[in-house]
Amino acid sequence: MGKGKRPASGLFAFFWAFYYAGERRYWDNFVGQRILEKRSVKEFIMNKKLILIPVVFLVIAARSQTSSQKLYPVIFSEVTVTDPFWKPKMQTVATATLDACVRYTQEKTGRIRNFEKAAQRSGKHEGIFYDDSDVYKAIEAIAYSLKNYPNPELERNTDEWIRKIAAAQLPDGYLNTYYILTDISERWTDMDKHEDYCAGHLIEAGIAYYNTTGKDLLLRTAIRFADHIDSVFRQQNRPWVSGHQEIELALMKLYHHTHNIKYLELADWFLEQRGRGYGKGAIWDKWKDPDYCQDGLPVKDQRKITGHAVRAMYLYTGAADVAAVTNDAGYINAMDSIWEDVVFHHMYITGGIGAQGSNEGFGKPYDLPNASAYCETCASVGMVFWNQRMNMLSGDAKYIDVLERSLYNGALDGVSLSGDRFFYGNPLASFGGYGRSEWFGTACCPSNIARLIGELGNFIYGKSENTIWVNLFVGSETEFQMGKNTVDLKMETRYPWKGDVELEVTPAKKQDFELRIRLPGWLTTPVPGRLYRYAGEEAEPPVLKVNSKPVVYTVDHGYAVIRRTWKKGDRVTLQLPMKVRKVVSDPAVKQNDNRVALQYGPVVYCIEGVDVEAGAGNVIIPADTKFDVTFEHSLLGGVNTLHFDAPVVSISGDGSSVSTIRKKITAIPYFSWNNRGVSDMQVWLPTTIQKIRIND
Ligand code: FUB
Ligand code: ZN
Repeated sequence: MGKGKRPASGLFAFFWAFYYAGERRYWDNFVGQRILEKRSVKEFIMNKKLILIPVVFLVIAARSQTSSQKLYPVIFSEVTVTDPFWKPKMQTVATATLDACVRYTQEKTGRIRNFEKAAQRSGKHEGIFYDDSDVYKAIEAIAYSLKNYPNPELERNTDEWIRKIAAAQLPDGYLNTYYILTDISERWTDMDKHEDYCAGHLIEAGIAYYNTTGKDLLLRTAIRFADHIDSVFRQQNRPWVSGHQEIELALMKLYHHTHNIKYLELADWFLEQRGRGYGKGAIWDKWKDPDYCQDGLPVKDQRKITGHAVRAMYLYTGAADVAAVTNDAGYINAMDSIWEDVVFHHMYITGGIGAQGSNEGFGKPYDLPNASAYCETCASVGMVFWNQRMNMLSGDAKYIDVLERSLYNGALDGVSLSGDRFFYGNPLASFGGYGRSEWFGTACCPSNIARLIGELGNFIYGKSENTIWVNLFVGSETEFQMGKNTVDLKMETRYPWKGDVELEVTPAKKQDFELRIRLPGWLTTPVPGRLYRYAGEEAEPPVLKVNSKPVVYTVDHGYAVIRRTWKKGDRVTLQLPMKVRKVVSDPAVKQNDNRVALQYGPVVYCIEGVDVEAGAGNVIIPADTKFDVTFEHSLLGGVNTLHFDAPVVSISGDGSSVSTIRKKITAIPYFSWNNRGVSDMQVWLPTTIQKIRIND
């Protein structure tokens, strides 16, 4: 998504449009590398598309002048993660998680067999109509992982999958094993059948696999499918509301990859289809409520979050992607309001969203049940994507505060420390009996968390003209191109367990530029808005130094901004004071009445039954509770645990007597629960004896 890759304006845009407006063709050479053949102008004119040139020119010229995206991500392949917290997790994904994805995709379910049969155009479809998407998401996760952890055997196997996928594609570019193996005449008749959703995941996988391996068979397959969709829908202006959004954000990736404006136009076209009464198909029939899939109003008129959480997150990620290029105030205003509605009224302290299982989505404002919280892993993954895009669009750190909360809590909880067990829903309390599974019938979550962790490098840094942005505190190394100069950046930290961050800035030559370091919102408030606040004393301010000396900095939209002439070996140190914070909810959240949650840095804690004989629900947190923090190397892969003395209530078996004894209690990071067998758990802890019990 490099700014420099987009046309500047005016004359340049004209030549750019002229050069690129035709379809670009890709061919495999004998060693499987991509050869790009751009159509000649003559061929383009012969193809009778000349009429499009002025139109394309005008659109591009207008858009290239209006984009106001504030920063661009440094992509994961340019970042080496060295972090003691994340690197082992990425290694676990590269082995155990991807093993599980491959095993279930290829052996234990018929997902790959579906492609084999589709290539033969015969056989019975196995599984659910959206299962192709899991294959694509697994390939995307594999692609990210192969970049950091090359694995020839895994790559060979993936190449084999890709050959089968490509072989299944119909001559007109259509590709969906469910319809190819059932009744192809029924394709594109039910907007809920996830054909475009699967196409979106195919596009994302194709780009990721090409970026890592240079092999383009999957990407070419994806482009043919995207072109098919464009010709069937946008070019004929045939109404189509995606029942499960995803294609919009994928098309934007394809636009940035190919620079072909057609994909931007198609993404925008998909967004524009919503809220106009075009939606029809199974979910419209089932829900009788177009808000379920955010189809109640045109996207630009939407102001409140509704419906299915994953659908919403993918939609708004795509809308933010489009707005970043077009600077469309309609999308930006809509998303500002919807974001506030999510964060101010609907988000769990874990960054999880989608309280209800019934619609896998949002309920009423402030209605945040704990034991029955749905909080799908994919929805937290979607929060990470959407908030990243909102940050890029606005340059505001508040989005990274939310991203970080979802990442370290709601999303990370989705996978076991062993990497091969998964939560679909991530409740904030459990009566016991709930645990991670090896796999699911609807298996969207495992490969989603795998791809998120694999692409962690995407979320750490940002860049813009003359500015380096540090968003997440993750030990890593990267290099920035600042004009003609290169700047190496190395970050070391024990975050999230300790608040010390050290950055070594090494420009090849001395240079003036701006370093923007996020001052995490959790220093002063758990989340933007008033849904949650800290109980107790104010936090100490962070300490920022350059070369061991306090430095003058300004604060802009949550970033510490240091402007200076940087030279080789400059060291920036940031101390983020961490202490155990008690979080209370807005009184409107009835479920958390007389309860507190515990937080240390960005990490939310819980009490797990395995640590408390009387049960996780029976620990009371009085106002004067004093906490100690210990890093325990050998517990749960190495975590900070919180220790405190607290009254624990025991109730006799027949309920006739109640005793309260002070005991030493341990709280563990929420994301690490359910790794020592199945037991009860809760995040929101009672402050009075009246509230003892697991909090539903
Ligand atoms: O429909 C595909 C996936 O299945 C959704 O994203 C999940 O919420 C689950 O419904
Ligand atoms: Zn999921």
